[in-house]
Amino acid sequence: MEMPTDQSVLVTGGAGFIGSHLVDALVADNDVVVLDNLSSGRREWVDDRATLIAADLHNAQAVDQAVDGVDYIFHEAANVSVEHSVDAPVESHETNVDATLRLLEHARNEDARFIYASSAAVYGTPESIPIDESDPKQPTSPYGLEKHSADEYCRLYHEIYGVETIALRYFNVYGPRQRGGQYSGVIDIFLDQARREEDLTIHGDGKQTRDFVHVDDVVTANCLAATHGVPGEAYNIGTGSSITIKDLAQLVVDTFETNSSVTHIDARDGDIEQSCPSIRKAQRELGFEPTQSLNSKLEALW
Ligand code: UD2
Repeated sequence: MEMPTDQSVLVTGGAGFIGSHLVDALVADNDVVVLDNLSSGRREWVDDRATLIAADLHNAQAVDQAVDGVDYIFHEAANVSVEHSVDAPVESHETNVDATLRLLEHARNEDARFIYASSAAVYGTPESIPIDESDPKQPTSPYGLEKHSADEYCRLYHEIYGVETIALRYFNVYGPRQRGGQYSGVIDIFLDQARREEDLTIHGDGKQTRDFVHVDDVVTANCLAATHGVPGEAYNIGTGSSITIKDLAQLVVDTFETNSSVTHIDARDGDIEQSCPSIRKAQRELGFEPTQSLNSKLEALW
């Protein structure tokens, strides 16, 4: 794969789950700066060869320092929890929209390519499956609306100012270093419950579907977006097939032969029902091909 080399790169959220894996892929051949407030990220996940600025996206001085002279900005820092956005919409908006807009301004000033971690949540309730990038956007949570706004700002910054933006609409990313307690992803939560032999908690009837894409594939998509893809465009990043949460819970119970069983609790506010992408645009324009399967990767995570 063609990778960025000898470039000056900023990874926001580079101490976190997805960002730190991206830094691992880029750091050998590029000059990498990480901006991260260490709220869910960890200092020890940041490769020693990268420069860590441990500060918040709202810290103007730190952001100025982080963006100085960069060629690429990979913007991974965010409030990633749909549930948290329902609990604290104003705070979530400030992080996910306001801070992203300010970073886009920096990309414009620095003439940097801006690769944005957008989300499947922009689609909300889809009218048809699989979901195509041009399908209606009907977010069901503040989080989805925030990601949609920032994703649209990326498009506009290309249209109006010519900034090279690419929005990658991640479906459900999982893998090592996904740790977030109450607000973590469902796979991390289910594995944790199975290890403790506690019941796996399904929100609602469990018929909601998700496409789980491994973090290694998401890193590949980001590297491809640095050198391929059409600026101003957005791409679905998933595997192209989805599973119900009920089946996921059963898969965890069966695979690890835990004494846990499955229990149903209240549905979550803002939860989306169907989530299954078409990834043909990413295949065609980025050359993206997911390589990791859920079954084999669950074993590795265990
Ligand atoms: C994930 C991402 C979000 C966004 C979105 C795109 C996380 C934390 N959030 O939101 O940033 O990219 O995907 O689609 O990765 N569930 C249970 N039991 C639990 C926990 C969750 O049943 O104990 C259900 C939950 O109600 C939902 C599904 O599992 O239907 C996935 O939940 P999630 O929090 O892992 O991710 P999601 O899709 O809300």
